[in-house]
Amino acid sequence: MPIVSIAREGDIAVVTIDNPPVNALSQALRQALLEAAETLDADPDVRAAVLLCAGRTFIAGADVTEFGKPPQPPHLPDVIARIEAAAKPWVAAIHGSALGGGLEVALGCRFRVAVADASVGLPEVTLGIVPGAGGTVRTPRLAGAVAAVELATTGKPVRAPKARDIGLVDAVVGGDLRAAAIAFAREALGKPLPGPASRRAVEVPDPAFWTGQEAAIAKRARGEIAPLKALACVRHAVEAPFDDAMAFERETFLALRGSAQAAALRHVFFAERAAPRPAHLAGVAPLPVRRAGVIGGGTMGAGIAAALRDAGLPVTLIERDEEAVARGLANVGAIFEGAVKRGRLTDAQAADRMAGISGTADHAALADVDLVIEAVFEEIGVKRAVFAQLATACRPDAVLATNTSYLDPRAIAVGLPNPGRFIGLHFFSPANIMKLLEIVPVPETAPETLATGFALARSLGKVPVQAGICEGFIGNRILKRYRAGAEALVRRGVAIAAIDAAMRDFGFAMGPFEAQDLGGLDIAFLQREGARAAGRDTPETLGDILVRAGRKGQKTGGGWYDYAPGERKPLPSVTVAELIAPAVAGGETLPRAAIADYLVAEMAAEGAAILAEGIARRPEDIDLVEIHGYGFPRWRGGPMHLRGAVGTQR
Ligand code: T1G
Ligand code: NAD
Repeated sequence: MPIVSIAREGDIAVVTIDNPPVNALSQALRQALLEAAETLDADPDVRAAVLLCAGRTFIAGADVTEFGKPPQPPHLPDVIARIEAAAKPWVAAIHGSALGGGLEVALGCRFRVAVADASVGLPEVTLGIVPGAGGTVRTPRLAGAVAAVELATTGKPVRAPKARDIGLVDAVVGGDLRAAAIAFAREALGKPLPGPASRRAVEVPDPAFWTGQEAAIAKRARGEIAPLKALACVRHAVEAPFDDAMAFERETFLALRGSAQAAALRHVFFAERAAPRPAHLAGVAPLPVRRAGVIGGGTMGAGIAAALRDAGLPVTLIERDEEAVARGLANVGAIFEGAVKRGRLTDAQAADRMAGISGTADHAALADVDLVIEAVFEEIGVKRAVFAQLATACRPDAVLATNTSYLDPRAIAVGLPNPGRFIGLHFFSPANIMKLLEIVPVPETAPETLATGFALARSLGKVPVQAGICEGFIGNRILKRYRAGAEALVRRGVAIAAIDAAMRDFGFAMGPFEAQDLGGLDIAFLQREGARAAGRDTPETLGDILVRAGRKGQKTGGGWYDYAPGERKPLPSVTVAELIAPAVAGGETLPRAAIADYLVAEMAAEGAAILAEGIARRPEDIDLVEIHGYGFPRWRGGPMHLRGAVGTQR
């Protein structure tokens, strides 16, 4: 099928785009749309046009694979201007998503109709750019400045009914979209035509609106350039003539297109899309997962159960005894109550989630589950006993997964009658929120079991990364190197608070020491003590000194910092300085950029070792682990991208 085809329904022309997979606006498509506009204007029998897309979605935007190259004509703003100037009105018929350039093309049409579950948006800022074809200029003229600011600076799409309410869509239609759009076009021809978006007036908010928005964006998207630039474009759009605003937007778009943040965000965009379907599993069918079991209703078990329920899977939660079952179910209920409080769930949705989870201490309830995820104490004896029970309680074809952080999954799988069904699924806390899922096969893990892990990640909306077996897999191993690097700087005399400030400046929500105080220093301490007990070479750390002095973090009133009672504000601690003084050999100060540079280089060096050992399959995977598991700022791209370890940008 040609990339653009034209059919006739009487005096209505139906222009259909067919550019799989998402009808992205490639150079060929832009050219074909331009030619279609010329053809229709030259046809006296055509009174209006409907613009439709084949496949699963309307135009999903500019073709991001062209971004790394010089822009090729015809440029999108010109194509849209030609459609907008068409002698006959065009009606955009939207299904799926009309995003970025896709929405911009629709805004150049005289009308827009959409099916109810369609969405429209300007996600450009999520790629480190701003709309480059009138998105920030036509949107305020149709939907007003406030809605335009929300759409352009957050990148979040809105559903068709909301789009209609704000004026971006003229009608939400049911039934067959093609027929409904043709009927809409026919009806529109019987009435006076509204002016094109470019010619509509727009209300101008007062200056205080813009300064308020600037402050809100600088807080919400700290360190990111594009959202503030998008705000400036919308402001220009409402305060300057249309053509000036279009020129300002295009100039801003072209400047950002080649920026480091845009390259980083494109890198993450493509890494995320490749992650759920790894090439080495192409053609391997996952096992169906219709019912799941979770063993352990503590911090992780409850979060995992909630994540499974969020994906609509019925869950059987197993605990040690009825009292622990009740605690576990209460832990899951608390997660959903929190979601209701934050407006993420309605009461009914939370109730439905809880209705789909049953708790028991009786393993017989696992007889028909397709997958079980173990999240019991981090003790090899406890885990082995649990899996021995699972081996008999579950079907032989059920997938048995461990959520262990530091134990060797091979040691847990020892003795299992069917190790081909065993796998590590390492969730991150809180498991219903954090997107990262490290998938850790053992040598016996069957390909279909591995494929089931990836399919489960997709259904849970997680970002899966396959990891080989080593201490800490990928993420916790790099975390250990990051923390060791931070302590090395302290030993050189660099102030703890300066290191945290440097990493917050870099884009982390908090620095390495603040984060340890929040999570607790004792978790890593116990892990080190375990390694020592197992005879593994584990040098003394500064953190060990603090834990041995009873300083485990905020939960004990102090760790790397002191905290006033009931307060969470970190205060540099004289006690800490005294405790670690014998290990501090210098009085070095470093600029914040140098601190961040050094610590990111340490992460990347560990990443390079992880790649060399085959623990990670791709450098992009390491970046996804850091971004989705440890809060590495997405607009930096990740340690491997930053250190140039990833191939050329697509
Ligand atoms: N360009 C090229 N390829 C794209 C693409 C795009 N915009 N969007 C998706 N793909 C590919 C993706 O790599 C994958 O390829 C396949 O399509 C399915 O994607 C001028 C400058 C549309 C909601 O940011 O949000 O317009 O791996 O797995 O889950 O002002 O893709 O199969 O080979 O994500 O159903 C703005 C980005 C661009 C939209 C569909 N547009 N895409 O989600 O499928 S900038 C975006 C998405 C712009 C203008 C500016 C999602 C989706 P492969 P998928 P999905
Ligand atoms: P937790 O102590 O909060 O919960 C463990 C639960 O397991 C408890 O509720 C306990 O009653 C239950 N349990 C113990 N033995 C059991 C048995 N025989 N049968 C059924 N239930 C049993 O621990 P957690 O923080 O949830 O960690 C659980 C696992 O997840 C550990 O392996 C840990 O390494 C891993 N993990 C933890 C985190 C984290 O941040 N906490 C992150 C990733 C992975």
